[in-house]
Amino acid sequence: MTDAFQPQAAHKFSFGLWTVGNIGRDPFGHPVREVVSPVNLVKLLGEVGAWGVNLHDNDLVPIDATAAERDQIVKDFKQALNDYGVIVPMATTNLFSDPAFKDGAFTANDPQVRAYALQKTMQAIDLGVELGAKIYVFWGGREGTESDATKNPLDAVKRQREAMNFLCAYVKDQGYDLKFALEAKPNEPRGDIYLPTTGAMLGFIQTLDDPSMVGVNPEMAHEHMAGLNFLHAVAQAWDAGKLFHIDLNDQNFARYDQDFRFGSHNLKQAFFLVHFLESHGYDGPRHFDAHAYRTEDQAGVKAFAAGCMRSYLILKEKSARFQADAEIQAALAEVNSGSSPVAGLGQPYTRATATALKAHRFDREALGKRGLGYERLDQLVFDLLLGAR
Ligand code: GCO
Ligand code: MN
Ligand code: MN
Repeated sequence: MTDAFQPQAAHKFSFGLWTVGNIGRDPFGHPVREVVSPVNLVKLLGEVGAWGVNLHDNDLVPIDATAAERDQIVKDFKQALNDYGVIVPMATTNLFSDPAFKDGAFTANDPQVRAYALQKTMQAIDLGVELGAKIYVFWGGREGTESDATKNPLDAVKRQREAMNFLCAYVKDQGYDLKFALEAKPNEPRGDIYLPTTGAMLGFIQTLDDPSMVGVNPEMAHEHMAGLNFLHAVAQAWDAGKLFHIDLNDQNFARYDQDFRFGSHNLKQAFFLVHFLESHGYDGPRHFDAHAYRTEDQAGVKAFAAGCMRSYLILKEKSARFQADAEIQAALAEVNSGSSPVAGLGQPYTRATATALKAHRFDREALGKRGLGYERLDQLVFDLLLGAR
């Protein structure tokens, strides 16, 4: 398809090796696709026009590889990045697949496991930096519990803080140019996960030794799994200057982590998200943390990856139309201006303003009776999205 919706490097579209490399295993069924090597996944991403590839340490280097094997694998991978014009913007650690992490990593009760998690993360940070990553994501995976009889939640949060402080100090000590982005996910794969939402992560960051080097990596499906509004979480992260990275995908509300193609399910949520990112100048990677339906072969994987980017770009174009649509803009201005201005509102506190405000007589009944026109505005957006205007 050649049209205005072709991905370019400037769009900063990225995919994880684990996304286009997903073999379709689920709790009920065996893999439906062959394993594709990291080198061939980079080739695929180059072919569909992606800008970046992200990875967990063990997506590239097997957990039991020797030092010599590691070096050869990394060399071949770098060659592929070069050959296919793809970069590594983000890296992360797999702290959830190996049975050693069955009770979590940084929050595990066994100090041996906690120490091993730190060692593995330092090595994975070295790998990420060697490949050029500027952002390091922490998705806890199994940082949780099935029963609160087994772990004190206060210990869990302290252990997480200790780990993050240690790793921040490691990065500085090495002189790495790297920022951390914490990714929340509610209650999967453990019964209950600590710090389960982006909002919880934002609160936690402020308790670290150096909050400035740590932001968030919100994921659309993760907030939707919990029935929450993803855009609101993203806006709060943006307001705090903490939107370092973003995981885009889609899914039905209140279900398991479905990881569907971006834009495939909640059209309006996807639109308002793209509109937010584009109109506020978000300049970070747009990472699609999703995978092809289990029904797909390799051609379907390509269609999935191309579809994520295409849908984003179509929604980006709709966002520009939304900005340029005189009727929508007039309706927006109208709904935001309210019935009449109030002197002093939105200004810093002064005693005079407070006194005037306390004395002001409001027509409460008129305020309650006034129709706000939101139906019309929302329908205009619907018409715009579905091509009826
Ligand atoms: C998931 C998560 C992961 C993380 C990845 C990078 O639900 O499995 O979204 O895909 O994003 O581990 O940290
Ligand atoms: Mn996820
Ligand atoms: Mn994710």
